[in-house]
Amino acid sequence: MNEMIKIETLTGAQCLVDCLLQQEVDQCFLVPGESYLAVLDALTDAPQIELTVCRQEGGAAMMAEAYGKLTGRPGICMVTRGPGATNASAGLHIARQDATPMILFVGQVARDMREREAFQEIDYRRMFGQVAKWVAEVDSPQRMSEMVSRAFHVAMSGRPGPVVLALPEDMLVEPTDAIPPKLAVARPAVAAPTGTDLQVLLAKLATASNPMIVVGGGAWTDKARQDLQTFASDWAVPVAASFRCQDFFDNTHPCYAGDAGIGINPSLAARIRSADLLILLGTRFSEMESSGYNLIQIPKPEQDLIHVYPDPEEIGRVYAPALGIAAPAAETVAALLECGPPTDEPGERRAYVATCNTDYHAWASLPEGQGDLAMAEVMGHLKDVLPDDAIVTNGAGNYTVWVHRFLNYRQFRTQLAPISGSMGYGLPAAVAAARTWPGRQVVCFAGDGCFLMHGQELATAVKYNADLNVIVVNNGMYGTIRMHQERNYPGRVSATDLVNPDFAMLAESYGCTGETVTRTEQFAAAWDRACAYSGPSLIELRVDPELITPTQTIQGLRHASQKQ
Ligand SMILES: Cc1ncc(C[n+]2csc(CCOP(=O)(O)OP(=O)(O)O)c2C)c(N)n1
Repeated sequence: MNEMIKIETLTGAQCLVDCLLQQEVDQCFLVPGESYLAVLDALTDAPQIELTVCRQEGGAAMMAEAYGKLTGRPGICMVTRGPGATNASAGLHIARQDATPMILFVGQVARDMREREAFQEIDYRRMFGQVAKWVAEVDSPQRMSEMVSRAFHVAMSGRPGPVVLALPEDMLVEPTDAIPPKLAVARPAVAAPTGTDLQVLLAKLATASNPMIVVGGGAWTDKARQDLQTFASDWAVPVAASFRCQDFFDNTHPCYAGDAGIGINPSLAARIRSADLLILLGTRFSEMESSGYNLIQIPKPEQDLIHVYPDPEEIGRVYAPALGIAAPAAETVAALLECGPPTDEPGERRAYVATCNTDYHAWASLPEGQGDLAMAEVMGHLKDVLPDDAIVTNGAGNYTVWVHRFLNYRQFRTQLAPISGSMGYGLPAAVAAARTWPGRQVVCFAGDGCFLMHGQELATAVKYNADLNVIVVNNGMYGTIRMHQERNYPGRVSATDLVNPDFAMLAESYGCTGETVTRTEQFAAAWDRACAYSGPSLIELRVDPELITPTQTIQGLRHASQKQ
């Protein structure tokens, strides 16, 4: 008697979920769509993958990006065709500029409908060509394993970044008996500096009198932070953080020289300019770090420049370095440490390092509080009470100056902030942080403009009872743009004022706790109540719009610009 041989088959969607499980994916941020129903269905059989169902794809993509920053593994985002993909592009761009591993899965029209501009059809290769590291369509379930494996490798390798995989609807329901083979969790191949490179770097460092390291970019780790701290102490070299990479180095470490970002400490800028040896460690030293490409001459720097970057094509792109090392910063620091401490104690440089550190502390000390609600005192209070491992998130706006300049970042991944300068990032990033690392305190700062770009993700925070504290700094305007207006077109206010909801009431209507703070002395108690609450809370700070930066007023800016 012939025995029936049962051939196991999986659909394309089931293959995809199988591949994600093999990669130990534990979180997926999504907005559902009918174009990938089969994946949603397959996910019901994979409870190991927690779903965070978001309210807008931009928020979902930002959450996935923040997950990538937090874990070093690709953040997974799933969205529907054209409308979903276009919304998600906001988060994809952050992953690009911030060098964060991320994979965006997008529904696609059925294979036999392609190229007709079918419903919501988009050519993702053309659309995301410049932003993603790799864009592809999975044309058959048989190739799912290969494509997903490649997506993970590409997202994490070299300069990490986003990958887009489109999923034709009919492919997702097609059965295949080509079951995905069991693959190991993807680990990117890691380049290492050569022995000669290391010796050249150390020889230059041994003889430099005022060197500077600027650390930044992607693919950093907590071990790398500790290694760099040891290396900086051993070799007596000051370390500055690049824009929004302040948690790459303990800000209380005696070798910390501050951050090279927007509104750089002028004395740090001067030290970078006059450094005899400048080591760019993982950072591209792009427009924001370089004060608009003004700190290093292009293409021939005056400093003896060493550029360490994981992608060889970035080295020499803007600055022609004396030495380029095409390896990740983390591996380079580990290899440098293995070379041992300097044979001669760099005693003369210790005073120079101390001066850099003193300059940083002077710059980071809070100014005199101004107005009925003094941001300086709010920040001073938070600086005192926030635990060292609190995760602080923000988007873009003048309020971020308070967050960047006056808070201490001590441990790696305590700062989630878009190097890309994207407004609206703070809240989705905070939701992702609370979902990824429950138990850590998560604080989201947002301006009134910034908050409402992705404020609807408060509903997501409530849905998952994400324990996070939002602080909305409300000055009734797009303050940064107003500041630039007053500098460039003094007194001519255009398109920068805002009419806002009552943020505390808005938060309460979502199911959060909400409070409005109008006076300095109200803040500490409001903060205690927010922290005591288990779940999302929001405090709106109504600040004086005239106080446009920690040290400048609108009138002051206007008068200064009118005199020019
Ligand atoms: C998505 C996005 N849109 C526009 C901008 C340009 N932009 C930068 S800061 C800013 C204003 C931010 O306003 P708000 O959040 O209220 O903060 P404030 O500057 O008032 O402190 C704008 C519009 C941007 N960076 N990102």
